[in-house]
Amino acid sequence: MPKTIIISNRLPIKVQRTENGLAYETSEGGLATGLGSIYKTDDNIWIGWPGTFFTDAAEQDQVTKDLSEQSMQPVFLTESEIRDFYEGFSNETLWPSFHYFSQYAVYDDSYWEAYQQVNRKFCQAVMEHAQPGDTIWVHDYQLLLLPALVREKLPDSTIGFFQHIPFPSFEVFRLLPWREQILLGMLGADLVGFHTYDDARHFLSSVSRIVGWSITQSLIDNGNRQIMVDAFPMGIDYEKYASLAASEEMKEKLTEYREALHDQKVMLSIDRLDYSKGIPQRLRAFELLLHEHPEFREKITLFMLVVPSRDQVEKYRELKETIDELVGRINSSYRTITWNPIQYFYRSFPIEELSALYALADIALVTPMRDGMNLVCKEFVASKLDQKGVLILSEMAGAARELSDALLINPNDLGKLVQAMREAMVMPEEEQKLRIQHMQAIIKHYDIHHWVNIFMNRLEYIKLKQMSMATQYLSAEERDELLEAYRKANQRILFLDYDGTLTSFTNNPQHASPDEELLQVLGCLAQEENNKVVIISGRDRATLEEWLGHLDVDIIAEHGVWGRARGKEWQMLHQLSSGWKKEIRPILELLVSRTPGSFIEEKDYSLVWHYRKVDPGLGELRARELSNHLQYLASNINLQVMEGNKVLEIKNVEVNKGLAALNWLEEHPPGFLLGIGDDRTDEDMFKIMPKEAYTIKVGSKRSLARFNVDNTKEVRLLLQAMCAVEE
Ligand code: GDG
Repeated sequence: MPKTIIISNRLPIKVQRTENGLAYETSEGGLATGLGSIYKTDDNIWIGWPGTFFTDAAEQDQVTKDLSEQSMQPVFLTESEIRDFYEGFSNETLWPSFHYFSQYAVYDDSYWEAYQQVNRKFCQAVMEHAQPGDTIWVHDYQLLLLPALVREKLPDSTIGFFQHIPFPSFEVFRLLPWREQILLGMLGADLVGFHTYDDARHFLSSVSRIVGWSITQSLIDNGNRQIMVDAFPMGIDYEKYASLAASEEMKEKLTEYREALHDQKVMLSIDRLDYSKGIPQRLRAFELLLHEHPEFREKITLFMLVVPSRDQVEKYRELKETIDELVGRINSSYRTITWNPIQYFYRSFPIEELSALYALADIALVTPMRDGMNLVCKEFVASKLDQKGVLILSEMAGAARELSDALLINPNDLGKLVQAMREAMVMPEEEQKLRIQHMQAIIKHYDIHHWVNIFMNRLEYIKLKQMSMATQYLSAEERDELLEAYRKANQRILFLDYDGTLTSFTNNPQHASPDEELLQVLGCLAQEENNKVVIISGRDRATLEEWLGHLDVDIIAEHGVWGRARGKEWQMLHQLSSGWKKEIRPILELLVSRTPGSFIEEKDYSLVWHYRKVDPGLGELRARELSNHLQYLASNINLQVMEGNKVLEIKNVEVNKGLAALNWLEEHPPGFLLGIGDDRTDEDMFKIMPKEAYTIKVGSKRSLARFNVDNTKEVRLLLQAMCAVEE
């Protein structure tokens, strides 16, 4: 039975050594709580660190045995690995960078070394348990390299990756010295998921600028595999929180707490200790509230739970001190004999206790500076059975996209935060109910089960899509068939595109002249008397003649404006005019002056705007702008605007490779027909070819061609094999 393998840095269970032997407890944190509740042990395995160092072999065996009964597999990490990989690279490099705290980021090669090494260790653990057909689901920023490591070992596997923290804008991400390796690591997955569309957008922009793979909408294409990128806002186990809040035990607890608090309102704040959560800012705003609104003193208590986390990291220790000082200052300034403004707890609580606090709180204060999603605010809303309560939520939390009925604030704007607290204190019950109701409907629908289903669904979809494209890939058998058909036929025509098909792209088109290997294989095919080799290109005739004119080949230039049979003169294939250039050229010139790196190429009957060297993003933007502008102008003067690979070409409508190729086919109907090309203009050629022709697209983009090959190298190998058939 194929299974799902979940891999995260931490297992959802924490193993601890106690006086009575090993103890197994649930781990805290968003990922563990979220996924823990959907994790069914029978058809899954969960691989991760058990939370404690075990070096003794007997102890390791015991932990492995105990955990495997719950379908978990431990990865044992050493103290130095945790120091450099986890506290170091993960929490001192990636965490601050991804949360827009680049000033806190440490760039240390030894951390990076450890990060790579531990990712390899996780890969080894996956290899020990993965079977063909399994789905591999990698989680979060500690394992960014794992998808590619697994892909290398199991090329056909189904791999999903989900990042629980934000993905920063390119301007921030580019600061990381290891940015390219990190992206390539993530791109080993088939589906890369984030909480919000903005994170997905930032990731796509970094991939385009740093790795340079082509991107159409949310699909990345690396030439042989498509990778989907999408937003999957994570939900919570709604029923769990709603039913915890409804239990008898909870009702009793609530009555007890209410009596102790008299008529005071409760404001609740729950986070792991982290500078991204905005805890000091929240405290300062609370202090300002008490200062500016004396009427609220003794009427409100802030319950602040800070769960210990990463306290070995310097920045976290400093943060803890700041929080301690602020709480001390506020309490000592405002407390009375019967009232303490802040009830501060630095420890973790059992979930029943959290649930009681959610149910008790009148106001939840969730004001991170940056948060991938934030589950605390969703848990608060789900626990409000009487629908009374107000959520104050930071715009910088992923959850703000869904919870627009909260009081949304910018956590840097203390004035607005105080205003929101005041509004929450006096909000009429009717309004509270309306807002909570709306939010509950959303959280209930988009719960954790929905999240898992949608993610798995998309993963399955992209895999199927890849497979349907893979069937077009020219297999070894089909290649043999092609060679056999070629061998048997008397009349053969081979239409070969030039750039991107016979040679790879270069920044300067004039540098793509044919090399010795290419000239040799073309020469070999052309000298065979049954063959007609036709180079069918968008290039100008002078260049093609200079580069290939000495071979025994026919040439079609400028996408079919000109044709030249071997040894003959150039002929115009259609009667064309070029009067329109006067009107269009100034538009292109203006564009070049606005777009550094771009240039105009003038051919006899077309104008081409090249933007390969333009800043990625800007080039595409300008091309779209130009295309829209010209589409309108062009249709009036019988022109077409064609988008190629980083080029936009304007030419007469009659010009197309298909119409040009027809001239050859009508004149010499072949027994064997081959067409190879890589871009949109080659589709016109594939379109007019009979079904049984061997049409081949270079690259994995959708095409009218029957087959795909990966790159120009494979094209050359095929042509060389055809050459060898004759020998
Ligand atoms: C990361 C991202 C993203 C808290 N205190 C206790 C306790 N918790 C539980 C809460 C909640 C979870 O921990 C915290 O989740 P968050 O989402 O708020 O934050 P992170 O831990 O930073 O999580 C975050 C998340 O991953 C999921 O993708 O939302 O943006 O940073 O579930 O209830 N649980 C228990 N005792 C506590 O004292 N038992």
